[in-house]
Amino acid sequence: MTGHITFTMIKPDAFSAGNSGAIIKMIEGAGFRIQAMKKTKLSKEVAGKFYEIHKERPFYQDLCEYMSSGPIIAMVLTKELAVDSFRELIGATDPAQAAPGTIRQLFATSIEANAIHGSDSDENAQIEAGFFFSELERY
Ligand code: IDP
Ligand code: MG
Repeated sequence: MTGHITFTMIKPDAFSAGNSGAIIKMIEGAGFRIQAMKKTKLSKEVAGKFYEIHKERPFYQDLCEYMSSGPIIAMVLTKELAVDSFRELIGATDPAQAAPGTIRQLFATSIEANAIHGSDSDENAQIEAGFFFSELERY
């Protein structure tokens, strides 16, 4: 199981709606273990750095505004095949396309304010986890 990690953030819309507890319950219920967790608030600059890969996309500025608009909860999660398993649990980017029972189908309000982030590859999971947590904070 070593190396099977993914990184997630409960996004500002879900945090401010009071859905963090329900979302964490679903995550643990699906067999993920929390290796690191913190509540924080991103500056626009930090959000911009985190989503740098999207900087040419038309929604980039809005995304950075939105991700810095309120607190988030960042977590590193472990499970076998964590990245794919977690993408399945959260559902499609657009909640209108997300499968029934997925976190985004249940809690997202729009394609932008879609409740939760999930890493898209093992490599990005490591990069994103390192963006928020030191090795000592992950156990
Ligand atoms: P993902 O979060 O499902 O991996 P990405 O394509 O990586 O989706 O996009 C990152 C984030 O950017 C999304 O989670 C969502 O918040 C936002 N986003 C993606 N596509 C759009 C769009 O078409 N309009 C507005 N925001 C978007
Ligand atoms: Mg993505």
